[in-house]
Amino acid sequence: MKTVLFATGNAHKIEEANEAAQKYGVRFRQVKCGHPEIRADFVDEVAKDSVLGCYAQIKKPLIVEDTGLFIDSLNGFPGVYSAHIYRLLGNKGILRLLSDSKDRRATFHCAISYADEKGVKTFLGSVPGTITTEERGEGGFGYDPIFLPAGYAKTWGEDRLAKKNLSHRVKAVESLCKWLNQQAPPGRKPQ
Ligand code: ITT
Repeated sequence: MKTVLFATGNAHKIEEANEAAQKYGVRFRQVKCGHPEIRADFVDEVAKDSVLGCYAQIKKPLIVEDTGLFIDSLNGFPGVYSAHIYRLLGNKGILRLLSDSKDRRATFHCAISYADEKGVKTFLGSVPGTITTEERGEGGFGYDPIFLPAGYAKTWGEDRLAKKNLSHRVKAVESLCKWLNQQAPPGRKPQ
């Protein structure tokens, strides 16, 4: 099993990433890093900048993940501000912002950046869907109870299995793990 440090304050991310990485023989271990997030247009810029800042502090290979919920009718808001807006408005606040909106399309975008002495590599994952008209389900975290992935009848708050099988995070984690395994075949001691 290869262990990779994951700089995050969000334990849900570690749990979901570990579930997705298990079959690749990869395990993430949480580390805390005080690097402040930059303002940017998209999650990949935030993840790249953060991983470089955290690598400079921790000086060991590690990943940072940035995720955002981009709502079409709000021109991509809350996007890279998703964490701040969730704390400020919560799901009820997002539903209020969309109360008059017929266009409820939204996409979760996730970027995972990996840094080591060779530089930075970034992996992306996204899932399109719509925002419900009320919160549905107690599972998951963050915006899960108001996000209905395209082609599904249940939100990620109601159907954890659907999220586990195909989320923005799972897609990005799988790309990262495949790449990690190409760098050092399973069985070889991690750097
Ligand atoms: P970090 O320490 O890793 O930055 P964070 O929680 O601040 O943790 P982000 O900025 O990447 O992470 O996440 C933005 C917010 O979007 C996060 O606080 C959640 O409210 C929400 N979010 C992230 N991933 C989500 C997911 O898979 N499902 C639902 N909401 C999610």
